[in-house]
Amino acid sequence: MKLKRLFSALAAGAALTALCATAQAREYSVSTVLSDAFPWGQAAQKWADLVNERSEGRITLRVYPNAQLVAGDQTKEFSAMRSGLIDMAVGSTINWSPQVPELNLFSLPFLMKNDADLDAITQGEAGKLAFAAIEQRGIVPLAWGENGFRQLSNSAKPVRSPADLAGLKIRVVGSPLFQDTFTALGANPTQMSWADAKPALTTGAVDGQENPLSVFDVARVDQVGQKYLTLWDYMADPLVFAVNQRVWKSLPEEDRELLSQAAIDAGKWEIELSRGAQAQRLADVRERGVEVIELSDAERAAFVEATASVHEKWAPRIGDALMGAARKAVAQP
Ligand code: X2X
Repeated sequence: MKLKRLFSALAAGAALTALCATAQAREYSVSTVLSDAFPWGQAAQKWADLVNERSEGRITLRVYPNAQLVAGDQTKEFSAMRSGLIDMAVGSTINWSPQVPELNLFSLPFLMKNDADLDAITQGEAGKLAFAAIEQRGIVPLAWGENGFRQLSNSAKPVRSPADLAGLKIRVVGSPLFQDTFTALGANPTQMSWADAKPALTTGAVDGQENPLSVFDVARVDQVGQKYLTLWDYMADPLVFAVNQRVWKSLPEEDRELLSQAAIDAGKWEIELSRGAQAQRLADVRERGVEVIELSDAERAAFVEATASVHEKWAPRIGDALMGAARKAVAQP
């Protein structure tokens, strides 16, 4: 009799535990533009894996790549997250800059020379101000990742100077600053989503594009006739791990902490992974017959000079405080 009661008590206990687990189990959508074939998608997947593991399966982050939650229109991702259509995202500063003008900072041509400059910005005062700007627009930013320093490719010729770009049709992302940069360089920029970029390169509707080496390599952009790759490191787009504000407010403090720390860890992991693969990617791309053009200091300087007007036009939209903090960060030896 005693034993029977013990068994039924145990059974009830197990049922209750199962019920609690279901009641608490939550699933959230995470939007990305690139899939887990790319460091970007891997960053989001790492976040999901860490959250799943650390919450012991209580919290599931489901990653939706290819900007599919916004029908491929990556510049709508931020708005969709703000409205609650998307719970979370790992997004590029480029794609969010139409709604958060301060994020145009990272797109300013030749503001940052290298990883050290990028880190000095994201890890310092400027990074805090950029996150504050995101927060002001109703989204909670948690951590940085990176898409990477962006390089220029085309199908026509080696590009070593702004003059070489004259009249070349270049696919750019749908963020207005890029229109200004490539116009200043004498090219003919055409805005389109990443989803439309590869078909446009394939048909020759555009002559060139700009993206990090990882994207050029993984998407096999060389296979659609992009034979020339200019390494000019003209800007880098960091990724931001972020959460819709209502979702954030609905979470208990310990889950916020868990999500936030997992995002920080996933971001660090992805940045290291991405930077660590650069040399091999470059070797692979060369191996596949791409002509890689490296610029001398003087050649780079000509591009810097040609795009100075973009800084003048966009600095006021980015704001004095953020511009000042970023300039200070990149001036550090
Ligand atoms: O569209 C692009 O070029 C990409 C994939 O790099 C971004 O989403 C910013």
